[in-house]
Amino acid sequence: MSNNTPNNQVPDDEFDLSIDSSIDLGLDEDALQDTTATSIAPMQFSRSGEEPTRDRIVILGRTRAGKTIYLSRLYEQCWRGNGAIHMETSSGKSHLALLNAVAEMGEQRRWPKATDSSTYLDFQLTWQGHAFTMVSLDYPGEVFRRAFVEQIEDANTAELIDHVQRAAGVVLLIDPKVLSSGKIGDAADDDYGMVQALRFIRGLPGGNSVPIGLVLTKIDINADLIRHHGGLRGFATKYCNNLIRVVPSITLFGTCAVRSRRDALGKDIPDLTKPARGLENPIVFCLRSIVANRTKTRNETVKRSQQEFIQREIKQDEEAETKDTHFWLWANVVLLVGLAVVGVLTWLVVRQFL
Ligand SMILES: Nc1nc2c(ncn2[C@@H]2O[C@H](COP(=O)(O)OP(=O)(O)OP(=O)(O)O)[C@@H](O)[C@H]2O)c(=O)[nH]1
Ligand SMILES: [Mg+2]
Repeated sequence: MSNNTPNNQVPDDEFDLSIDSSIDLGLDEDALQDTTATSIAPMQFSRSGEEPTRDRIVILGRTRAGKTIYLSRLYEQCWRGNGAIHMETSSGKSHLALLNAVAEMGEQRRWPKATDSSTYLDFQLTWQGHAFTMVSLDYPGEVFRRAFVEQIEDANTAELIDHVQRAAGVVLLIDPKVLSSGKIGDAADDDYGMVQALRFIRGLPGGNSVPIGLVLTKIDINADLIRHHGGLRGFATKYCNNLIRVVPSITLFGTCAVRSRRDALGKDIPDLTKPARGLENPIVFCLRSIVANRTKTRNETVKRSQQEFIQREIKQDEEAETKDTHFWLWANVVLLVGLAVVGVLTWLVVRQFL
């Protein structure tokens, strides 16, 4: 691969991490047992004791991880395209905002501004004949740091925590460049902060079955870096080992939501003439697991109700049998008493004639 490529970008024909874009890291849990044996208590956020409804796929990422662009491009692709997933938001305002964000990148070659306040987005999602509602939160990445690194509880972090508690699936967005930059403060969000978030999720009731996808974003401009460390798996094993310790079954993806190129002034601008890569994969992964979890829960419920039905039948049979036994016992007693009375009366009558 050429080292002269401007902006560390990879020419089209070389940019094919797609074959590598969904790797289950599925490391051997036994091998990691020693390192995970010391259990560190998850962060304690105030929350109601009840198990919340798990109704959403949660996308988590530090500031500039690529959350807004990922969500808007994913939506645009799934709304317009004929891919595996179809998405439709219930709010016309959100629909326009998401499509406008993409149009602005395409027509005006402008990246969206950093998110300054949290916005909820509701989606109707269909995949392989299954319908889902998905709630997403596009939040300023700063809130992630305040919640999971600085552990500050305020209205914004409480909203994010509540959102995370409702996760049926989690997608972690990480910019590989930030993680490998060696800048302790920045990397702490993706390393320490993500570890706290994962522990928190795993520590919730039912949290162990929540699928977690780890997405390395912007693989168009980070392809060289990722290759240098041996591909997605090599990179993750080197820089995400703390996350893998907490969730050995974490599944790894690489995505490119919007390619970028240098303009005549050498400025980085979005380039929508080239396709996005791997956007749906992390969502399909979550959906597949959610469907499997639902099927498992449904089968368990059916099995439980069948067992309860059998138990009820056995109990009813036993009760009927006990009733029968009681009936015949009393019938025998009455019969014996009757015979005894007849015997006594007969004896009294016979005695009068003797
Ligand atoms: N080359 C490339 N750049 C990207 C991609 N996605 C995001 N970027 C760059 O990353 C920057 C941040 O992306 P956003 O989606 O705004 O990040 P965010 O996580 O929403 O950030 P906050 O709103 O600050 O929390 C963009 O301005 C782009 O420069 C991508 O797929 N490829
Ligand atoms: Mg944003």
